[in-house]
Amino acid sequence: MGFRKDFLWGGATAANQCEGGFDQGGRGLANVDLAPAGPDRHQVIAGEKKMFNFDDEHFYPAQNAIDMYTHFKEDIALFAEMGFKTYRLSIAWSRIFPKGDESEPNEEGLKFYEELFKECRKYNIEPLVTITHFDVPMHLVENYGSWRSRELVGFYENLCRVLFTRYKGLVKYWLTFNEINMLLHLPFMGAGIYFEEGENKEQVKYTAAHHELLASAIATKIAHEVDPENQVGCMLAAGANYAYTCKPEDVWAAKKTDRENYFFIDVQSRGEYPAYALKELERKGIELPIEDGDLDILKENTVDFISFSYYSSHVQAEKMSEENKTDGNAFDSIKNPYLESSEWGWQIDPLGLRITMNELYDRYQKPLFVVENGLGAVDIPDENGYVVDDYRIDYLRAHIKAMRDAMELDGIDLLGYTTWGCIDLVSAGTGEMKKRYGFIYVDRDDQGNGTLKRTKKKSFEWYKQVIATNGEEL
Ligand code: P53
Repeated sequence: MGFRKDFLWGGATAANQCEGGFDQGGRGLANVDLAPAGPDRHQVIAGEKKMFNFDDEHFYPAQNAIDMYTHFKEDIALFAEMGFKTYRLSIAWSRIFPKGDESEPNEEGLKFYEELFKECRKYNIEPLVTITHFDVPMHLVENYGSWRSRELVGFYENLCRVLFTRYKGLVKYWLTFNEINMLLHLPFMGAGIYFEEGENKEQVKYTAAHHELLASAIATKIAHEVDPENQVGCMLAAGANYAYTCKPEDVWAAKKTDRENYFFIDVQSRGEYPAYALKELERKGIELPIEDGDLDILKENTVDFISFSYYSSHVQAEKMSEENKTDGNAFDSIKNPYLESSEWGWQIDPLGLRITMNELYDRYQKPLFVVENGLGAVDIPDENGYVVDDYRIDYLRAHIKAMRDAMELDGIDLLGYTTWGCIDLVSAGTGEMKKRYGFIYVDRDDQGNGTLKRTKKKSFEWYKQVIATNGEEL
């Protein structure tokens, strides 16, 4: 037994990294629009540097991205040509509610996604929809402090109700929050959180975490009420943490790091705050803003499946020194001497995917869905825009084999696989265009120049074959 017959092969994107059209169709401004390219980016997305408006000194790549807002039919046709069974995309919250706190949605925004979903259906592509992939309308950031305010739960609930009702019959698979644990690592990009001076950052993060977890459970409840066919998943930025040595203190450090991230999924999947977290928060003097009835909502509305992104494993030790750390990631890790790295210093570890899948399956015993995986690399196109990206094929092949082992040898139930950035798009971490993941090359550079022309890379034909043979021919 290899891949299940109805295995959902496909690719994934996020609104802010591909759509562009930031001021089109009545769309409001969002946190994700305000992440500049260049050296200030990290401080901005970490919530350490205030950027609540565009300025003239910076370039903001999300404004136009790869303009999928107007190219979506062409792009979905290319996905269909590869044989995609599913396409993971996200909704830009501020297209539906430009400010976030309106009572009525913006019809033009709703229409846009309706057309997009219908375009998918035309080719029998099942949409897999991330309700928010990091975005929060700036109006909610400026006037409510984003997710640190409980009012966001109600605004998000409105958004979900509108989406589930309007797209009933068109969309069945939903993810509530992309990489929900990113809130801890890149709080402004991940959740619209900017820290005011003197604030207790940990307290702010866990306040926001409770609100997001509550919102996620409420969304799950409404999704099931509106249509019992709906399947709702959580979404974790995953990647097993290894101990640097067998020294028990190193093993403990790795376990603690894993738990910081599993914390969110423990609530979304098991329906309860885990004991280890409650104790830790108590020791740190952090309070979760739990109100009457919240714990019942969390308990009664757990997710149907566990989705996650996987790019790399990580290494932890009791003492982490700056010299031996990897670079270019949202997650701290020591360099693993047994692994090769990507051009951005992300360590390549296919067996780590199998290990991660086993950890998740052991812990939750729910179907898994790999909704992001891939290699960010510099591609050099020839004069026709063709890229020989054997390095990408090698990466994906090895990871697909690891998934197959997890299914065949470990008995894991895996619903599908969507590679990250199936068409080249703006990097979330760096804001670069040259960090490419796609099967489809897009002519655009880091400064925003280029024709936006789409061309197929070598990996396009390869992935098409993988899907056509349901993973038999890699
Ligand atoms: P990029 C790291 C940093 C920022 C976002 O990342 C990340 C990660 C990795 O876990 O998460 C996801 O573009 C995210 C996508 C993002 C992708 O990783 O920095 O869900 O939005 O593009 C890849 O190479």
